[in-house]
Amino acid sequence: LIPENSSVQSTGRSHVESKWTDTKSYSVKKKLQSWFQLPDGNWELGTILSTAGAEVVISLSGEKILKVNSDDLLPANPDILDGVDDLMQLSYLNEPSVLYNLQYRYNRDMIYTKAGPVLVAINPFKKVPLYGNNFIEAYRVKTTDSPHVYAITDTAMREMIRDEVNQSIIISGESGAGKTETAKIAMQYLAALGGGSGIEYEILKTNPILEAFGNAKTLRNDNSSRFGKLIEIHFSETGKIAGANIQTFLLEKSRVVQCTEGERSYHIFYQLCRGAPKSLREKLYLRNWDEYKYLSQSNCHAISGVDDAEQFRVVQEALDVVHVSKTDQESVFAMLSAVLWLGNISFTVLDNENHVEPVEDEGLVNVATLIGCGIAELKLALSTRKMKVRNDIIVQKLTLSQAIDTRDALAKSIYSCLFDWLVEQINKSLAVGKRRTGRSISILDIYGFESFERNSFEQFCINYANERLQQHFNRHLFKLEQEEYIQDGIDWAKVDFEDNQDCLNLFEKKPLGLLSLLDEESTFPNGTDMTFANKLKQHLKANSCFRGERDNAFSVCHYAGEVTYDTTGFLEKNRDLLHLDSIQLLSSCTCHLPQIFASIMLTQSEKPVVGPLHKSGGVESQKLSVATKFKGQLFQLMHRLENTTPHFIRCIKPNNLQSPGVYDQKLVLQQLRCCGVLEVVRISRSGFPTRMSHQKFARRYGFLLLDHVASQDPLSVSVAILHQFNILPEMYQVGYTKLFFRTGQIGVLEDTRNRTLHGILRVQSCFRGYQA
Ligand code: AOV
Ligand code: MG
Repeated sequence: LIPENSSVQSTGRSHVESKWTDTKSYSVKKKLQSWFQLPDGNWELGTILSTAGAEVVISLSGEKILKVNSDDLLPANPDILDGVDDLMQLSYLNEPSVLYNLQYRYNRDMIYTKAGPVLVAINPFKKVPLYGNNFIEAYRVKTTDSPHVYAITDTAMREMIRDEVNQSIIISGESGAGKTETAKIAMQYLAALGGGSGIEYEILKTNPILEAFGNAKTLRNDNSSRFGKLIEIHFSETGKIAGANIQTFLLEKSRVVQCTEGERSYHIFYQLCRGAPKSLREKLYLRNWDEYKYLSQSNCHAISGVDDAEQFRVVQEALDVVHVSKTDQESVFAMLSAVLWLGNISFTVLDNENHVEPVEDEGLVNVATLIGCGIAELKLALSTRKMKVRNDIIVQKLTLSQAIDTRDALAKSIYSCLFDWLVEQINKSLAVGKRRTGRSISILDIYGFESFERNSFEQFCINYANERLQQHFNRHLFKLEQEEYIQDGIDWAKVDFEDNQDCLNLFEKKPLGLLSLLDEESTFPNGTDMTFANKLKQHLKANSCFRGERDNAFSVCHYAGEVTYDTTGFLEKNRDLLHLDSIQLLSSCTCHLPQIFASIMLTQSEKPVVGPLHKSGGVESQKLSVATKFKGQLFQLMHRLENTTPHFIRCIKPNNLQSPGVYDQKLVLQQLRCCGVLEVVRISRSGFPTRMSHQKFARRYGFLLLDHVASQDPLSVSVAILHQFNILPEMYQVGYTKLFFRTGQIGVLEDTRNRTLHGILRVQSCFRGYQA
């Protein structure tokens, strides 16, 4: 066998069709095990029976014998490499071998596999016996080293302490791939290792709360996160948890007022309707879920295996733990009830111009009572709009569709303010306070890449965020890596990777990028979803990541696949206006949690401009558009992450059925390709992932030297150490400023150092004991 070539060819933009080019680098021989691709695209293992030129006879399972071309075969690894726990150990790194290795492990509930520095996690869609105290302990004392979220979290913890640098655990993957579960597993490990003060318990309890208010059942995932989250856990100098802070990103508000057939609104609504005790139901005018229009519109109200009533108790308990008082909890539930009743408010048409007035029924009365305003005021806010015409304020009546939009905008605002308020309460409870803090570990769990039949503004934002995150991944695993080799003058074979910079440019370029054009159209009085779509087609048609589609649609070639967006609703959702009348209503209401609406007042004063934002010419509070604000948040997030040492976890969804035991090769392969897992393995195998400056290396290991070194300069000391430990020349390279090591090499040195240090400590303590 001729070993494979270590250089990789560029795969170009059409990565989905790309194939590894290992074929050329091995010679086909009799009895050899090979992969053969069946017409359905799946790979099957076969044994070569005979060869004649390029023609090969191969026997596949089920006594199938085929005559094939040797170009259609890829080499399989020897049996001894079945199920290796790091893909780096494979002799042949090709797609079928990687797929097979992951499947081999998946079938044995070994859902975690290393791909060089990256942890690959395949969603088991069932309980797997890999978690809990015994496992945590095993990873802590290192009696096991099989790949695990615990292991990567342990590494983050150790590096935080060793290097005194903040760490981040960055979890990515498509919707339903297991990011949120993985984030919780990582938090569990940190809580176990850094616990003691009790604050770890509070940190864990933030999960049921945020999931209740920010997760919902979608067609992809029964518990889909509809917001992004970064939790930063602070540690004291002794490695104990000192506090934490949660930052959230762009909650999908539209779900509160509308959701697709087969999906649900936020879990908390169903939990409240099903779990609230009788006294609360009466006090808050609660009904069954099916009596609320917002909840009954999607024909989906239950999730198999989930008991909403029981979850309600879990959430209440969690709220207790993070110090939200019972009174405040009741106010929170009152706001939820108000949101539900808002959806039931209907309108009567008054004249032939379609002007309307809200029907004064139980819905209207309940909303007014719950938020603490007069019925007349609420009616007015829902059916009229004040406008400034020169120096006069005139009152305009709303049409039916305007009134419905106003009502829904009010419901969305109340809900998102409530969400922000909750996060703020949680942060107060987790605050680091005066306790001295050393370093932190941040865990990032955002919404995964989404592609539905119909994709709207929400998917547009979600996928943009994933594109940014992919760039961060690329930067750390490919760009920075290669730049560093070049800078330090290291010999090394370049690995090409799928750069998504073009796609990011499509979004971010000014003035002709998706976001700029969206903002521009959003401020035009006559802008519509149609004119927006046309504008994109006009300006972006030359961009290779963009495709204009018929009518109100356009497509973007994302790193994870092409998605077609329908621009209907884009402008409205991007403006996210709340009319002054609604703002005034909320600021005057006397509900028990007026602070909830503080953020609405804040946005109003953010940039107090009255602009011709809306074709109706109403008085608006101008604020940053949703897309611009989101972009700003993402930039800030990336900036924060840049200052940490990243640890990457890639979650993979093995099937679209959310079922255990089903491994869909094509689906897995597509995800592996998108996130460049094979390239990461290549770069790690051919590269030198561990590096240390000459000074640091000499300082850290210099005391282990047995012989005296003539020159004390760091480079000479370093070289002497390398020699003493017999580190093979191909295992390291000496750069201008740093030493570069292949994977695993520094481990031997670290172990010796630890043993020696412990030895010294033991001798010292013995000595003290002897003296005493
Ligand atoms: P996501 O966070 O990646 O999707 P989740 O973490 O919510 O996906 O996982 C989806 C579901 O898969 C969970 O509700 C579990 O049922 C199951 N699951 C995932 N990981 C595990 C595990 N380690 N063990 C057992 N079951 C698991 V989204 O939030 O939609 O992008 O926006
Ligand atoms: Mg999630």
